[in-house]
Amino acid sequence: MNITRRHFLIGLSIAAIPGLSMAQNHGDHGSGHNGVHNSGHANHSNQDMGHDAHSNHTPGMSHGTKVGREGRPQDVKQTIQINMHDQNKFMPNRVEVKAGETVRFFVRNMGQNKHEFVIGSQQELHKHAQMMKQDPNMAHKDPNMISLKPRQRGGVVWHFDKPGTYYFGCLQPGHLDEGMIGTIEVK
Ligand SMILES: [Cu+2]
Repeated sequence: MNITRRHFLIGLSIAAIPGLSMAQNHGDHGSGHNGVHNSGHANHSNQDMGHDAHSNHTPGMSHGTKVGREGRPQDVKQTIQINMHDQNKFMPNRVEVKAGETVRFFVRNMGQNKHEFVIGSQQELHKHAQMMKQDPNMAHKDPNMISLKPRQRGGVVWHFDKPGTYYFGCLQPGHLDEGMIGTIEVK
């Protein structure tokens, strides 16, 4: 009886103090959770909507190119190193490739800003850069491009079918205008 009562009291006092904060936490947690969940869900829906909006516009929003096609790693004949700098320049900014060859561009972001390496015609690149200005956070990923965070490196494997002058550019807002573009002479 006595033990039970003490037990009960201890139980009560233990329950009372943390219980209070627990209740509060629980309340916070509950609302926080709901809040997070709701806003998370809302964000998620927004993202979905954004994503859907993008998918709806996929033909126009794509950063793809008609300049050649995605290459297969086993067909790579030549690896070309390209460095990207915060002065909004590619180094080198002119490369030569043989028609019919598959090339790996090994791209390194040497700067502190995000940069991109995107293959296309001059017209395509300018069009895509314009899209990026309108929606700088738009997620874009296509086989003809790579987005690199500061100090990151990565590769693009590309096959050039026909001779011609093609381009690679950075679609980060303003970079192309400042001269972050290079030429690919396919001979
Ligand atoms: Cu750039």
